Amino acid sequence: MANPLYDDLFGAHAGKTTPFLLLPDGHTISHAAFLEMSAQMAHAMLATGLSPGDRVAVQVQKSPQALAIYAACAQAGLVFLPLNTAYTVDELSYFIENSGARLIICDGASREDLSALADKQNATLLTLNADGSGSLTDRAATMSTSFHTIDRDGEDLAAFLYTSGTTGRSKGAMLTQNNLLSNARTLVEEWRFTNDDVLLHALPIFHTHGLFVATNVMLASGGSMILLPKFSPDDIIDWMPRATTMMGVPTFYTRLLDDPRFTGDLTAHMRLFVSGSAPLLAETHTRFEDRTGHRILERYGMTETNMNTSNPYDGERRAGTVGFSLPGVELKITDAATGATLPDGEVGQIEVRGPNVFKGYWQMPEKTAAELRDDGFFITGDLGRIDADGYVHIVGRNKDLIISGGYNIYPKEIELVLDEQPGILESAVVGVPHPDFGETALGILVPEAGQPPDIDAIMAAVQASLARFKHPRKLVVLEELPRNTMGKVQKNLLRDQFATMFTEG
Ligand code: MCA
Ligand code: AMP
Repeated sequence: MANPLYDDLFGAHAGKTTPFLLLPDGHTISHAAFLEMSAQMAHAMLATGLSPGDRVAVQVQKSPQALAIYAACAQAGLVFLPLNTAYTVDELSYFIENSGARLIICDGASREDLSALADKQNATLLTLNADGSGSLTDRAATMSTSFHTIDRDGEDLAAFLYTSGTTGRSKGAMLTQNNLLSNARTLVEEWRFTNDDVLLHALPIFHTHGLFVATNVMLASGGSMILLPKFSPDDIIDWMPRATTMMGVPTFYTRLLDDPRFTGDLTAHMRLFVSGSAPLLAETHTRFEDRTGHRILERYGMTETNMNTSNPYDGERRAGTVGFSLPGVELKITDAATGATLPDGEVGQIEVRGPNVFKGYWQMPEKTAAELRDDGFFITGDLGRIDADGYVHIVGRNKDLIISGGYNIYPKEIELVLDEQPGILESAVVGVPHPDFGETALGILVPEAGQPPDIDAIMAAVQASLARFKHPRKLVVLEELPRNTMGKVQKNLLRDQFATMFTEG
């Protein structure tokens, strides 16, 4: 027996003194030192009474120690459940309870807020602060730097990533070791990563993009990462001379293009820029090439599937498309009503199948059955078409979803909060174009008769329960919502009506 995820991504670097993480303060952490740190954490985590397969819920700032928790979970056979640092206690409660996490690792500042929740479900609560201090690292410091890797099968679960749903209830996507490994290996090949690469890493590490695409690819290739705590043009510009590659969401690229210091000279030595998580406007693609001479490589993925398609490394990277399905990934365009495959050129729902596709949603067999067909095809909820040259175009979504700066926002979740507010009869949340975030959430309120709503109080209620990135950037009041003859709210009309709200002026 063995543990493919740990052995291939982490264990393969045991004893290597080559740099793995380059930190903003100038320090470097070698592969070997990183593995010693994670081995100590694996001991500290198991000492709380965990067994293989137990979930470890983690809401901490980005740091080398935070990344070591992922490695420790892999080595100890635990299921890693990373959580957005923006989530409120309300949001966290759901994920922690739903997953049945036995260990919760949070920032020291959240300890008090989460201790009742931890007690309620008999979970241990440990802390890890942005500077690497906390009860987790205190305990780990007393442990051995070598840990006997727990046996796992490629089909065993490696991670849960929660993804919101159109009903407002988040679903835990169960990802196996093979899901993650197969995709990492494919991306290394397709994007030509080697151990000479240095990735400029400014993405968060609690989502697929920063964690599995960026980090796993660097682990699989043996290269190193400049681990920045978050995206800031200043840091990117300072560190770019040390990097060979960068991955980002479109907002990274538009913000960089807005900075006159971001020039062709600065990027001349770079090998590759990758974009994903949200549509990259063809205009951004062109502006980027005009400025730097580089053509951004756009790819398409999902939490449930890791990466599905990519523009070619060699060959034309076609603006406004997400390229071709990756080796081993089958992609088809189907009729949403019948499931029948449509001919190339026609628009339909995108379905994918391959070793990258998740196992299902944790304890939600009906939702799994609705999206994951018996034959293994996953219905993505994205609408697309394949052009005459085989490039996949994403043309829209068959799901009520807003993507703001690469973060997914499900309108239903916000509408549920708005509808509860005093004086509100009903509400609708729609995505409208935004110059910085690509898209942003706009809330439309219909008040009960005779009462102007208290907008400030409503915003305060939203703030108390939902992460900042989900807050509607604006709330507007309408007398009624447009409905079709079936009584369904016509969100397309609302989107049209307010389309230029954030882009004009
Ligand atoms: C931060 N804020 C946001 C967002 N991010 N509001 C809307 N949308 C956002 N994406 C809010 C903050 O709470 C704050 O509010 C203000 O905006 C500024 O916050 P700050 O911390 O300074 O953040 P920022 O610099 O504005 O962040 C923008 C960002 C960040 C750098 C684009 O959102 C980011 O790193 N996004 C990447 C997301 C990502 O990794 N997605 C991958 C998901 P206030 O102004 O009131 O204080 S994985 C996925 O989608 C699939 C698998 C795939 O294909 O990759
Ligand atoms: P998530 O649920 O956070 O994994 O987000 C996945 C969704 O992001 C997909 O279903 C797409 O709607 C969107 N997405 C990811 N990459 C791209 C891309 N390159 N272009 C357009 N949409 C994308």
